[in-house]
Amino acid sequence: MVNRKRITTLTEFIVQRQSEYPHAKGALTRLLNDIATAAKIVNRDINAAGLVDILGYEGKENIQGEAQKKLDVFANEQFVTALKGGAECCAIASEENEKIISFNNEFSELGKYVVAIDPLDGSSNIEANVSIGTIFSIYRRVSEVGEGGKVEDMLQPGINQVAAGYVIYGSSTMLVYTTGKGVNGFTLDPSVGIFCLSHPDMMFPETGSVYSINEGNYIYFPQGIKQYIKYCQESDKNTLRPYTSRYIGSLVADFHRNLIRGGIFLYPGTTTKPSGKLRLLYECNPVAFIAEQAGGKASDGFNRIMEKQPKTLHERSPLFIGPKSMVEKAEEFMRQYKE
Ligand code: P6P
Repeated sequence: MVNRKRITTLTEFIVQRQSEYPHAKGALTRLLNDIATAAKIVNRDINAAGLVDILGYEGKENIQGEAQKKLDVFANEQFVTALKGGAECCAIASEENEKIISFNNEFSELGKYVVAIDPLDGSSNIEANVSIGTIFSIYRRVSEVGEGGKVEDMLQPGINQVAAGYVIYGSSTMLVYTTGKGVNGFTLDPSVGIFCLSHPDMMFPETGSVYSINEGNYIYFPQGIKQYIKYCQESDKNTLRPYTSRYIGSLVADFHRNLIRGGIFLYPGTTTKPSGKLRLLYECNPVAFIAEQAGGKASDGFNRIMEKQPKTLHERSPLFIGPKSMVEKAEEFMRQYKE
C-alpha cells in the first residue's frame, strides 16, 4: 500500500479553520471558495491566452484610462459572476468598474460581505507571458442587510478586512490568503483543478537583499527615495548590501517573490503622481494585510496602509511593503529627507 503524503485542499483547509471563527456560519468559507472557483476559470483562459483570440484590446477603457484587454474584461466577468451567484457577497468594487457593482437579487441582498478586487493586475504583461495576478479584499458590510451593498461598505480602512488574498498566475498558479490568523499558500494542481496547501504559515524572512522599484521614475522620486536607492546600492556585508534590484512590473509577482525570498517593494509618490500609482482598496490594503500577517510591514512611507481611511473607490496610495526592518529603513530616509 503506497503511503501517499496526505494533501490538504483549499476547501478542507478553509473548513478546518472555520472553527476559529464561531460567528462565521460558513458564509466566509463559501465566499473564499467562490473566489477560488473563479480563479481556476481565469487561470484556464490565461494559460490558453496565447492560443485563443482573447488577447488584444476590448476597445474600452477601464477607470485608469488604460485600454482594457479582453482578458481583463473576461477575468472581471468571472469574479463578478461567481460572487453574484454565491450570494454571500452583496457588492463588489472592481478596478474594471468605475462604480460599485451592487447585487440586488433576493439572495445577495442577504449577503454579509463585500469584495474589493483587482481581477487581473499587471495585465499589461499578458502578451509578454509575465506572471500576473488577482488581488482581493473581503469586508463585512456596514449597510443594512436586505438590500444591495453600498459605497460605504467599500470605504472601510484596511484594518476592517476579514480576509485578503491574491492569485498569482505564474509558472504555477497559487492562491495566497489570510483571514487574520497567518498566511497560507495553495498551489493549483491543474490535472484535477484543486488548490493544495503548499506553503503553510508563510512569513517574510527577517530581512532580505532585494529591492523592487521602477527606477525609470528616478527623476520624479522624492529625495528620501533617491537616498534610499543609494543606500541599497552601497556595499555592507552586515546588511546584505548591495541589494539586488528585481522589478517585474506586476505587483503580485514582485510581492510574492519578496515574500518568499525577502525583499522590499516600493511604489512611492512622485512629483508627477504624488499619491503613487497603486490603488488603496484592491491593491495596497490586501497585500498590506498579508504582509502584516507574514510578520512584515506596509506603509505609505509615513503611515500604516491599513489605517488609512479611503475617501473614494479608486484612490491611490504610495506603498512601501516588505520585512519590517527593510520598510522601517526606507521610512527613516523618508523622514530624514522629508520635503
Ligand atoms: P509601473 C500593474 O499595472 C500595476 O498596477 C502593478 O501591478 C505594478 O506593480 C505597477 O502597476 C507597475 O507600474 O509604473 O512601474 O509600470
